[in-house]
Parts: sequence; structure tokens; C-alpha cells
Amino acid sequence: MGDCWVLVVDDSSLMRQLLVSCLRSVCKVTAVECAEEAIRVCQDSQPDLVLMDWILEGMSGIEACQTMQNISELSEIPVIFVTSNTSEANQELCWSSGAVDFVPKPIVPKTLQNRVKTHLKYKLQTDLLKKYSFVDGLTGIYNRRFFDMEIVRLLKQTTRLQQPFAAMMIDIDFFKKYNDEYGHLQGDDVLKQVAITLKNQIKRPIDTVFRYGGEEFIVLLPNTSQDGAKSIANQLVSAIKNLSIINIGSPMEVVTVSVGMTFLAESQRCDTKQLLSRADAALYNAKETGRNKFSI
Ligand code: GH3
Ligand code: MG
Ligand code: MG
Ligand code: MG
Repeated sequence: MGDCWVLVVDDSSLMRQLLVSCLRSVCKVTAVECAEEAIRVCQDSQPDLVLMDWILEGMSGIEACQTMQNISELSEIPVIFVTSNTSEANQELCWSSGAVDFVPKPIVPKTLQNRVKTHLKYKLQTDLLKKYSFVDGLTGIYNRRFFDMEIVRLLKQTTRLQQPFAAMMIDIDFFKKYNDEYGHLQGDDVLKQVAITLKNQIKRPIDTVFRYGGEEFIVLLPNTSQDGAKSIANQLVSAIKNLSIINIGSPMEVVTVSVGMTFLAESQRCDTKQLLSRADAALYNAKETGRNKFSI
């Protein structure tokens, strides 16, 4: 729990000091004095929990909580109200704004600490569950479920920020023959090696590799130029060939991949279905024109 961090939002500096010192033994704590700044901090570096005052200068705590509910990256950060507005009607407003708990002022330190601990524990468990549900059991890279979510978010972001975007569909060549020759267990081992190699080739933290299906992978490269994406596609093809995993079923004599790439310029838009069908057509072209290569 020591790695968790909580954001305190309160316009009284005395209250901020009190809350910070009360929680210091439980987790890391940062304090800000207004809701606008709290939302900025949440967007920059997601806290695990927010302790929200109600009456603030500018945006109120209730409005801030409602705003966070409507921003998908922030909607899962739990918010606890810490306020002296304790009437039944006000408490109802807190719940309907999306808060997970309500702590009255003046605070009782032990109660606040235990409420925070309980919510942090719950948040950690949820994060862990989410993490495992998005990871492919065999290869340890992101799975199709995560791809389906990420692609929607990334295409929206690309349009909003008017950035170029590249996607690659990668398929192992003659993999059926590999399985037939060396057996499925050894085939599984190749899948792991290919996945790790693809992941290691992708250097920027914003780029992602997914296992899309059986022996198919997808790489997404936000804010990447066409030349940059082409050079990464070439690197991926070479890196897999350079693993030198013997496959006597392939004319290349080693395991190779084919890559279908699709590129969106700054002003271009498309949906997931169009993107995948373009990448798939390019992959088909790479297969038809010799494999162990990329096509666009
Ligand atoms: P191509 O070069 O045209 O892609 O030929 P290919 O043989 O790779 O293509 P095809 O789609 O015919 O075969 C894909 C094979 O991938 C079939 C299946 O046995 C294998 N495969 C899919 N998922 C797994 C897996 O999880 N483990 C193993 N060992 N093999 C898998
Ligand atoms: Mg206040
Ligand atoms: Mg395939
Ligand atoms: Mg294949």
C-alpha cells in the first residue's frame, strides 16, 4: 500500500496539512487547493484515490467528481468526500455524483485512515484483475480484449490531436508446417519468442504489441511518421528472421513473419473495422509476394 498515492483536494491549508499528516503513514499523499488543479493532476498522473472537499474556490467538489466520471481515463479513480456538508440531502448528492465514500468533518484520523486503506485495497485488487484480464496467458503480452479497447481510444486520440498513426498486422509464415514438423508445444515456444522479440523491438512507451489471434500480432504506433513506421516494420521482419529458429517447412528455412502495415496521415480518419481490413489486405499482399517482408 506504500506505493499507492492519494490526492487531497481542499482549499484550507490547515485542512490539507491535517489530512496529509494523517495519511502519511498509510500511503504517498499530494495536496492541491482547487478542483481544476486536481483534474489536471489526475490527467497527468493518475492517483489511486482522491479525497475531495465539497466547498472550494471555483469548481465545487461535486462538479469535479461529476467531471471525472465523464472523462474515461479518470472515471475509475475512486473519490471520497471529506466535508462538513453532512445533511442527508448533501450526502445523497455526493453518492449521485459518483463518489465511493463519505467522511464527515471534523475528521477522526483512525476512521479516515481505515476508510482510505479499505478503498486502496479494493483499487489495487481491481487494477490487478484488470491487468491480468488484458494479458495473454501464453506470451505475456497484451491480448485481443485489450486491443479492442485500446484501438478505440487511440483512434479517437489520433483524430483529436491530429496526429499520424500506423498499425501493423503481423503473421508468422508457414506456422502450420512448423507445428506439423516440431509439435504444438515447440510451436507455443516460438509464439513466446516471437512475442518477446516484437515487444523488445518496440522502444517508445506509447507503442504497443498485442497478440491478436493464434499466430497473429498487432503493433500500434501512435504519432509516427510513415518513414518511421516503415523502418520499424523492416526491423521487426529482420529481428524475427535473426532469431534463426529452424523451420524446414519454410523456403526461408527459419521462422519468419509477414507484416501488413496501414498508415493514417494527420488529417485522415478511419474506424477500427476499416483499419483492420486495410492492414489485413497489406498482410495478404506481403504473403502473396514472397513472405518475410512488409507491405503497405
Ligand atoms: P502463412 O504463411 O500463409 O501464414 O501459413 P500458416 O501455416 O502460418 O497459416 P495458417 O493460418 O494456415 O496456420 C496458422 C497456424 O497457427 C495454424 C495453427 O495450428 C497455428 N496456431 C494458432 N494458434 C496457435 C497456438 O496457440 N499454438 C500453436 N502451437 N500453434 C498455433
Ligand atoms: Mg473547503
Ligand atoms: Mg494466420
Ligand atoms: Mg501464418
